[in-house]
Amino acid sequence: MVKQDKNRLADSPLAESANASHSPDVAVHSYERHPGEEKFSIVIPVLNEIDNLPVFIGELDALIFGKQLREIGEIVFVDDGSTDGTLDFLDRLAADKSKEYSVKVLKRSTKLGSANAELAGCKIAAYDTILKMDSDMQHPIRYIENLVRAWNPDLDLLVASRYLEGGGNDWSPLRGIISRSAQMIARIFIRNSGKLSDPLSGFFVLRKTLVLQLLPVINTKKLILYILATKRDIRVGEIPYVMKDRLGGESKIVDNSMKFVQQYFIEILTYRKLARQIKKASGSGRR
Ligand SMILES: Nc1nc2c(ncn2[C@@H]2O[C@H](COP(=O)(O)OP(=O)(O)OP(=O)(O)O)[C@@H](O)[C@H]2O)c(=O)[nH]1
Ligand SMILES: [Mg+2]
Repeated sequence: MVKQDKNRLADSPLAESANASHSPDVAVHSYERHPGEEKFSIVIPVLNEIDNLPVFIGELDALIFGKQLREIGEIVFVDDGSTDGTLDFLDRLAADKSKEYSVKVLKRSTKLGSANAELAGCKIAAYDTILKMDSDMQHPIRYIENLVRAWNPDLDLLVASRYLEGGGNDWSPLRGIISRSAQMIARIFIRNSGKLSDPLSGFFVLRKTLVLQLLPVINTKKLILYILATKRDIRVGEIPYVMKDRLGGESKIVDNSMKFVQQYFIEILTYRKLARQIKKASGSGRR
């Protein structure tokens, strides 16, 4: 199921599949794709994820082999100083030439935040179409196929949403309330976030051109909000997915303090300020 801007959907090749009722596990074959025609770079921020990465790669390889998903051309990992063996694992992966895809590892020495890492990864990606996801198995591997199949040339951003029919998450009620509140705040302050049922998703496909001009920001987490704030006429679509709890390792976002609330407000205001600067610099204000 693909939810897309209604006006566009009517004439889009996605219209038929969008109206059909699919379970989220069923691949969406929405238009004729010639194998190898359009490749994707998967961009993944990583920080101490050795408990998850071997499972991630094992499942990804099984998906690519099982579904003949030849569109995955590259994986770009951006690491900010992992100390748990993540870097050794990624070095071995990059040296393994038997894979269907190539692997880039960007090694940085300082923790600059996941959005900063994602932006850096997008900028060095080999392909113009980028699939961004996390490395802790919260974004189940099987949905990569759904995103790849549902992507089409009429979109700038295709988001895997927890809040479409067929989507969901494994969260505690408290975390659910925090997430819903964060969404409401995003809708108030961030342009375009109302176009999506899940404007805080970390699992999406985007066009590289959306992020090329964005300046890096330190200690922010939601690249999607940065994009939604800065790109005026963005064409968006959504598919449902069920988010899982992280498989292993530790969360870098949730701790026992409420500091992340304050950081979230700062993040939103930073994106708004940057969006205004971009608008001013572009003269006409149309982006
Ligand atoms: N390179 C880099 N990656 C990071 C940084 N912070 C988090 N990450 C990665 O970004 C992804 C998301 O971080 P998480 O800690 O899982 O944040 P979250 O998914 O919002 O929170 P949980 O639901 O608690 O897991 C994971 O793949 C992390 O390894 C960072 O500062 N630098
Ligand atoms: Mg996580």
